[in-house]
Amino acid sequence: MKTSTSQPRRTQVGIIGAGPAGLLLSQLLHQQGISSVVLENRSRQRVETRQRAGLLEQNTVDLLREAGAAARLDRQGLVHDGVLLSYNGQRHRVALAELTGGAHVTIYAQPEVIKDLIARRLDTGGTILFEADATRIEGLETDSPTIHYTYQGEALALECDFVAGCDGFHGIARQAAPAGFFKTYDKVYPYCWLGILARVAPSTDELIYAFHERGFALHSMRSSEISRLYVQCDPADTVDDWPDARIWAELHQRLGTAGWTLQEGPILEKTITPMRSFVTEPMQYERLFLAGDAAHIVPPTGGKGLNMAVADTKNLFDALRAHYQDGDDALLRGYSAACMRRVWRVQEFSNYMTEMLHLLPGKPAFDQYLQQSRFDLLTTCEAASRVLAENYVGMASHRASEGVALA
Ligand code: RFL
Ligand code: PHB
Repeated sequence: MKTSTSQPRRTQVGIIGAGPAGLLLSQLLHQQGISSVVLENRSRQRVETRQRAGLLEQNTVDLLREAGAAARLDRQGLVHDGVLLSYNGQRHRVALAELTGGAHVTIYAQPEVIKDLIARRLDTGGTILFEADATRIEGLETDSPTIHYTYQGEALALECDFVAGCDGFHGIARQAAPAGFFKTYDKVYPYCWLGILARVAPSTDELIYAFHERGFALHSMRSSEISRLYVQCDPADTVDDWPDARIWAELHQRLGTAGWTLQEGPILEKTITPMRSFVTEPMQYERLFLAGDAAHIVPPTGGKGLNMAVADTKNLFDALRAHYQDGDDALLRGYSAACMRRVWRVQEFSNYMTEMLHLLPGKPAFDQYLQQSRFDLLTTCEAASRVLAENYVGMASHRASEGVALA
């Protein structure tokens, strides 16, 4: 193995992945004088432009502020106090702020969060190696695990005290534990989302989540000039099956309601996203700690993936800070348990939203009536809407700062 004099060979926390979890963890640690190196196998340009999440919980916004990475978010983020649900054209507004004692969500695109975090980390002297591919982790049972990676054609090694596996669903960190150590649970849904970005002012002030007998649709947004829209599609579909005219025709039908018009505009991007729920338990093996999509993923219907990644990061940051500053490892030992209860709550909510709002191909009529009744309950029972609202803005009792542990 070659060693390079120009790359760091030792750090306190070795972080794999420059997504929201890895970047935020690195910055929060730095602010407490704890060193880290972030290894990211994609280019900076690629991670800064991947279209993904758009909906941030208050807790996420607060943590980005704590990291000093929220100046642009505070200027450009769109604060939403409510959300619209539609069932075959019948709309129901869930008054998020009213039902939750003032909580709201903020619309701000994930690529912007990433740009802000990278800029902040580099401005404060951080090391992020882009196009650095972590291949293997060794020595997790020792005080000094090593991350092996390739960078600019060289095979290199980074020694650290702890490894943060923030490398997403397809990462390598989970594989570093002995076979069978991590238990995994998953559910794959028989539909996908086709997502578009369109250069057109949003036709709505608040997000619209629609069930329709032709399938699910979501109207979200990025700014006063850019709309973000999704339609349920078949897992076998490719973007070629969805010419622009077909997308708009479906969006008109699925989102439509009397007296409202959807404005069309040029489509800038089309992507298909599979829908899956996945949980790894526990989220720690010896000196490896998993955070974000590396440990769990949710279907995007609840807008939760990024928010969960950030909530894990807060738990992990608090635990590492207690280790380095107070010599106290109780939070490190309790990391997985502290995250797990929140993770399953978010899984249940994301599954509830997904199954209430999507058309299950060929499903029995009985289930369809249950789906309709779930929606009906929201329109007739404030308590039901409150439960949805509290989950949607982020359960107060599960906010990362509260460090909820299983009883
Ligand atoms: P990420 O963002 O996937 O980052 C992991 C990083 O690790 C890198 N990597 C490696 N680096 C080095 N060596 C290796 N061997 C590596 N293997 C992988 C990857 O290149 C990558 O940069 O994980 P993280 O940080 O856990 O963040 C998770 C979020 O990105 C994800 O949960 C959200 O995008 C999910 N999501 C949403 N979340 C929300 O909270 N609100 C939303 O509104 C929302 N909408 C969405 C979404 C995801 C979507 N897609 C495309 C899946 C909408 C969509 C359509
Ligand atoms: C988005 O704006 O991309 C978005 C918003 C809410 C969701 C999923 C995606 O539930």
